[in-house]
Amino acid sequence: MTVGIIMGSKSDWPTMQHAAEMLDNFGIAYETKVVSAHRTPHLLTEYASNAAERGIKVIIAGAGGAAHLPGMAAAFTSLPVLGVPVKSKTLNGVDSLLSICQMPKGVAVGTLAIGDAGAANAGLLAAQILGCQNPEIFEKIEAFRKAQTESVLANPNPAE
Ligand code: RP5
Repeated sequence: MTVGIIMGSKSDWPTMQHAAEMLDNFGIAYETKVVSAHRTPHLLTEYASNAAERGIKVIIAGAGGAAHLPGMAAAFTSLPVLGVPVKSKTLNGVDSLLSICQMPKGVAVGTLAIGDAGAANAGLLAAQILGCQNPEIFEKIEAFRKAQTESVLANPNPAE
C-alpha cells in the first residue's frame, strides 16, 4: 500500500471515503483503518512508527472534535501527514480544524479543509506528492485537471 488512510472512528468514513475515491481515480493503492489517538493510543504509536517500513509514502489522517490523530501520527513518523478536519456535530468542524492546523514548529501536518472537500483534496494532494516521483501518476493528475477545467468552461451558464 502506498497511502495509509486512517481515521479516529468509523463515523469518520462517510467523510474519509472521498480521499479513497480520489486515490481510486489515479489508481493509487491505499489501506484504510480506524486508529484513534484517544481510544487506541498504542495502535496509533505502532501504526505511525511502522508505516514507512511497510512502504507507506503518505498518511492521510482524519478526525473530528479534539482531533489529535494527525498531529500525533506526525509525531511518530517522518512521512508526510495530511490532516482532514471531520465536521463535528457540536462545532461544525471548527474544533477539528483548529486542533489539526495549530502544530508546533518542527512537526508538520498539511491541513486540508473541513469535511468532504478536505478529504477529497487530501487524496489529490497525496497523489500530487507521489506524482513528483512517478510520471504515470503525474500524467493522470494533469489529465484530471484538464478535464475539470474543460467541464467548467463547457458549462458557463449557472441556470442550465
Ligand atoms: C473523533 O471523535 C473521531 O475522529 C470522530 O470524528 C469523533 C466522534 O467519534 P465517535 O464518537 O463517532 O466514534 O475521535
